[in-house]
Amino acid sequence: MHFFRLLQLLKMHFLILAAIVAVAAAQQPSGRVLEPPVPAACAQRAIHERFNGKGYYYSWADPRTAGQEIDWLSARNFCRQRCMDLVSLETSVENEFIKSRIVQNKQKYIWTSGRLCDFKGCDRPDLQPLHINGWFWTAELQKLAPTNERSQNDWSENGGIGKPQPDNREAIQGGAPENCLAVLNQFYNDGVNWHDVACHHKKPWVCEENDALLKYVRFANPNIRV
Ligand SMILES: [Ca+2]
Ligand SMILES: [Ca+2]
Repeated sequence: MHFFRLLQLLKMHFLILAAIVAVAAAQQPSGRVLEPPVPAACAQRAIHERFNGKGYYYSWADPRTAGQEIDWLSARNFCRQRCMDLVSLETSVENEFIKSRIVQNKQKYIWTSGRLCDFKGCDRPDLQPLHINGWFWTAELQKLAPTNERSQNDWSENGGIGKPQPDNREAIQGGAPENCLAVLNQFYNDGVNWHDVACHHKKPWVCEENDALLKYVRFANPNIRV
């Protein structure tokens, strides 16, 4: 599959600034914030599998978290404390790898780091209109391909109201906006692929090692093997 080819180009557009992440955290309705890494937790992080140089953690594979489902921000913070973050599916190879694990391990769905830019600072021209150009991998601060370039991403063609994703269904039906990206496994008999889902929903999660957090913790704690 070639659907992420353009992402190489998009990498040059990196423009989502770190500041946006801070704003995003501050904007959580609950008032909760994005948590910093914990050096000891980074050093002891569990890695269930390595792929292309990155370690991955599957919540269902750890006896301490098996069966747990948590909301999107809680999942990010669980990962970040361990110098990881929710998984970012920047390439088709990585996307297929994670999807195969979801199927093999019979998970109904997982959280990824995908997020719609929907807070202060998201009025930048290059992000407009948001429902097409406003999605990004928060863990890597990298934009997704526009949602209407269907061959360049893995959005499902179906959902709860019979529309291609992202459809913001819950908001349309009077609920919360669907601003977070989950991979769903045949939830609507639609294959294994991407859905916009309201961030308060609780799901199992996949963490991916985060180079920036690892670098930061190693630099600040030269005496700890991280
Ligand atoms: Ca990744
Ligand atoms: Ca949806």
